[in-house]
Formats: sequence, structure tokens, C-alpha cells
Amino acid sequence: MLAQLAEAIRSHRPESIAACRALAERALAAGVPAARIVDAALIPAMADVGRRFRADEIFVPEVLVSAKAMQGALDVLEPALADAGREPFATIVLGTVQGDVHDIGKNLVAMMLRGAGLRVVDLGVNVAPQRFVAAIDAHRPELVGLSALLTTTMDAMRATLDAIVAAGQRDRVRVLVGGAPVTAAWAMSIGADGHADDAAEAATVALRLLGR
Ligand code: B1M
Repeated sequence: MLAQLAEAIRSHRPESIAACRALAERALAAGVPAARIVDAALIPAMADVGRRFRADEIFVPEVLVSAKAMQGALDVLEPALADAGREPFATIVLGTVQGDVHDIGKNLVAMMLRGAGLRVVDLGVNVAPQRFVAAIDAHRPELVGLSALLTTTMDAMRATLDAIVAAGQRDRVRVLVGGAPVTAAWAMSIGADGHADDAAEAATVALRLLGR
């Protein structure tokens, strides 16, 4: 059943969106723990989708169908994850930086982070540095995630980090950055704590930054 669920996510057929909900319900009814469904089916399937997208084997519409299918399964699993003690164990404030309205990748990152057990406070797109600062005060996150898809908005990442430092918040949060033009070298140069190339890696790096 887990293999079928993973295959339905990978298949990116429109009918797989409903199929994924049904398969997640069946797996739960058969007694498979929700956390195992996430770890053994959802995360590896979505990681594979990300890999095929980067290899130009599939394109944005296919990625979106897979993401919707995974979200459908996650919606079914969420109550069981909470019952099983998979309450969010940490919070991330996430957003696409100022000047940038690309959010498809960020939304996938949010989904994977939720799947990995984090509470995600998604600030949306075109988020000014001071909005990140205000959200850190309001939500007390352990992590901040910055996404940028344009070379021209990468500087807004640096401005956001500078604003976090200026607000005296830098020692309270770890900062994870990503997006197509963002490299590990760039992340290091602006003083971020971590960088990820895709949504699956973002979840892995977030867990590492949280010491898990
Ligand atoms: Co625009 N756009 N776009 N665009 N767009 C790109 C990014 C571009 C590469 C296209 C191109 O020219 N070949 C180019 C950028 C060039 C550059 O700067 N190097 C570009 C441009 C130029 C523009 C405009 C300036 C076009 C114009 O108006 N002249 C304009 C800018 C608007 C703005 O932001 N101010 C613009 C607008 C748009 C649309 C609104 C039409 C639309 C966005 C819709 C939306 O997001 N709601 C759009 C789209 C769809 C694209 C492409 C085609 C696809 C982006 C996407 O969603 N990819 C893109 C070309 C391409 O990538 N082939 C392009 C799918 C997604 C799953 O991947 O976003 O990379 P990605 O996310 C990945 C990773 O990057 C990573 O994980 C994600 C999931 O695996 N990741 C993180 C992302 N954030 C992360 C955060 C993390 C960790 C990992 O930690 C926090």
C-alpha cells in the first residue's frame, strides 16, 4: 500500500490526487502508523519528483499535481500524526523575500517541513525584512526560511539577515535559505546557517539545524 501511495504521488496524474487521499485512509485503517506513511511513502516520493524536475524529466505542472497529491495525503494523516505525538516540535517562519513573487517552490518546502514535523508560519511572497523581524517576535520560531528565485532578489536575503541581526534576533534563530539561484557559497557569504537545493533537502537540513 505504501508503494502504491508513493507511486500515485510520483505518477502526477490528476486522478492521483483523489487516489492519494484514499490510499492514505486505507493505510491508516490497516494500522500503518501515520509517521511511517510520511517517512516511507510521502517524503521519498516527493524527493524523487524534485530530482526528476531538476533533471528536466518533468515540468512545473507535473510537480504541482504531485504536490497536491501529497498534500491530500498529508491532510488525511495530520490528525493521526498529532495523536501519535507528532505535534510540531519546532516552528519555522518562512517566506519569499522582498521583490520576489515566486512561491511554488516555497510552498513545496512548506509542505515537506510540515511533513517533517514543523509548524510552518508562511508569510507568503514579497516579504519585507521588517515583516520577518516582526514575525520572529510574534511567533518565536527556532528557524527562519528565506526563498528567492531571482538573481535580483538574492540581495533581499542579505538585507533580511542584516535586519534580523540589527533587531538583536540573530542568536535566537537559525536561518535556512534556498531557491534556484541560491548556492551554498552564497548562503555562507550572507551568514546563513544552511542551504538546500530542493524541498526534500530543506526538510533534512532543517532537522539537522534543529539538532535532530
Ligand atoms: Co519567473 N523567473 N519570473 N515566474 N519563473 C524564473 C525563476 C526564471 C529562471 C525564468 C527564466 O528566465 N528562465 C527567471 C529568473 C532569472 C533569474 O533571475 N536568474 C524568472 C523571471 C525573470 C521572472 C520575471 C522577472 C519575469 C518578468 O516579469 N519579466 C517575473 C518576476 C516576478 C517577481 O518575482 N517579481 C517572473 C514571474 C513569474 C510568474 C509570476 C509568471 C511565475 C511564478 C508563479 C508562482 O510562483 N506563483 C513564474 C514561474 C512559474 C517561473 C518558472 C518558470 C518556474 C519556477 C517554479 O515554480 N519552479 C522559473 C523558470 C524555471 O525554474 N524553470 C522562473 C518549480 C519549483 C518546484 O522549483 O521554485 O526552484 P523552485 O523551488 C525548488 C528549489 O529552488 C528549492 O526547493 C523547491 C522545491 O524543490 N527551494 C528552496 C525554493 N525555495 C527554497 C527555500 C529553502 C530551501 C529550498 O529554504 C528556505
